[in-house]
Amino acid sequence: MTEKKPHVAVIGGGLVGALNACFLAKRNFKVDVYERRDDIRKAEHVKGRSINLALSTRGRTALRMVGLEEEVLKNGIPMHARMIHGVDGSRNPILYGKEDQYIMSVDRRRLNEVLLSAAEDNPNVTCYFEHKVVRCDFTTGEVEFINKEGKKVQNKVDLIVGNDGAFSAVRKEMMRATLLDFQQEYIPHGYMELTIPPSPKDEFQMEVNYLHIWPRNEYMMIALPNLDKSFTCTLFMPFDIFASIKTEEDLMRFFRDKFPDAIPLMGEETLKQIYMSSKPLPMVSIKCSPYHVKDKGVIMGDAAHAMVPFYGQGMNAGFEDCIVLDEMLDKYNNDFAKALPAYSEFRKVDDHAICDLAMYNYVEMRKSVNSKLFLMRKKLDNLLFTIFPSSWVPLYTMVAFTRTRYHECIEKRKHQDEILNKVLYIGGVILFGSLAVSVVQILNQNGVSIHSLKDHFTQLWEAYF
Ligand code: FAD
Ligand code: EGO
Repeated sequence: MTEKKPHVAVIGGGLVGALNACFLAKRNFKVDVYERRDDIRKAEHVKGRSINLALSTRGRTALRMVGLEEEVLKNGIPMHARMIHGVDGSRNPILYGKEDQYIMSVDRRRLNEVLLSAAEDNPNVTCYFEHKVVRCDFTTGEVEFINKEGKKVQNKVDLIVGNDGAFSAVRKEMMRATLLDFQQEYIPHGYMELTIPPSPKDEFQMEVNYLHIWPRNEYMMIALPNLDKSFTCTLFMPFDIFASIKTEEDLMRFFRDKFPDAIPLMGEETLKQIYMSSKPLPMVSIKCSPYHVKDKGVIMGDAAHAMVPFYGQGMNAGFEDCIVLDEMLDKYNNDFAKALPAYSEFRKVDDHAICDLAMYNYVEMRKSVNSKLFLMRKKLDNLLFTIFPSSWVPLYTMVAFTRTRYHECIEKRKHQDEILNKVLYIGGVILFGSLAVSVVQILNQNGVSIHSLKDHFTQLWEAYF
């Protein structure tokens, strides 16, 4: 018996949609990718402002499964450690772990291009650009688009896969079709991308193989290296602070106060020019459940779980989603009616966990983390990891360098926190005890005996009562 090939519409040709198309193509489905924007491979290159992302183990594993890991790594820059910048201009590196534990700085656009081309290399994949989804029917599998001429076009498929980002149209349609819980939260911080260009000698202006971090509580800045020897900096701060920095003088005063070492690297004029011509962008955290409707629709990537970027895991989580769906389709022999609910049920806890972890980091980093505290906490984490390599894996290590399910990372961390609290408690008792002994010794050396001390306190006591 020859069955008809399943026909799948992937909505969104961003990072997750393009990768998902590669996964689904391997199953020999007929795959149509619909992307609202024009083909980024044709759009003009904007030099000097490449936007990059941190790719870690989960994302890399997914790329490996579709045979693209090497090609992507070739155009990436490894970051073996964070480099913590103090207000005084000091720089302190802290390793991520062993030699093979590093995250990769990759160019978002180049990655998207590689993924789209790889998807299209499959004869069973077709990409349609300038096609915006406006309607989905999860009973019939009909999808309606508006194309570049503003005309409505339709298609009828066996499965609609929503990979259309945080403001997903597919998700909106699912909310009309099923009992979908939905939760969205904007944070008071915005972000702005700035740049550190290559030096006049065309060299990197800072140590290249690092994730550069300027922790300043409420204000945070990071920088990731690019292949063209520039760094893309991301400045995170509350919208009202962005709004209060109105003039070039305000801006320079602010930078001299908080990020003085970055001024000569960015160049005063470039900094002013970019800041004055940019708007801070919002960050949103979105959780929903379930991720599917019957056997006809499923959402993945940011469409299912947008998160604040304080863990560098959004894309990685979306890529791991693709692995999980692939495994469920294997397990249930491409039976969508079984694979979709199983996917939704299995993955929900982990996607919710990474959204929580990202939000937790946001709260944690601005609550108390200046550069000294950042260094101390990471050093303590690394120290404990060296002493107890199997029982103390730092949370960041679990999240970035393993495929431990996100919800298990949280559980393990809770357990570690309990141990840490005990260690600190015992440490405190020992410290207090030894302090008391020292005090008595010092007093003894000065001719004060414990007995006379005792008499002294007894007299005091009696004087009062
Ligand atoms: P998107 O990349 O948003 O792609 C969605 C696609 O769908 C787009 O191409 C869009 O045009 C298209 N689309 C939308 N609506 C429609 C429609 N109606 N019809 C058809 N097509 C449509 N993640 C990391 O892993 N590491 C990092 O270091 C990192 N840094 C980040 C820094 C910042 C400042 C931010 C904001 C995010 C960061 N992320 C990072 C998260 C990462 O950018 C996202 O998780 C990732 O882009 C999600 O991919 P996606 O394909 O699901 O969504
Ligand atoms: C105390 C100290 C508590 C993204 C440090 C928590 C995130 C958090 C945004 C880094 C690295 C990739 C990132 C670390 C912590 C990307 C990341 C981290 C940022 C900001 C980021 C780390 C893009 C949290 N990974 N990370 O340990 O190096 O620690 F600083 Cl603002």
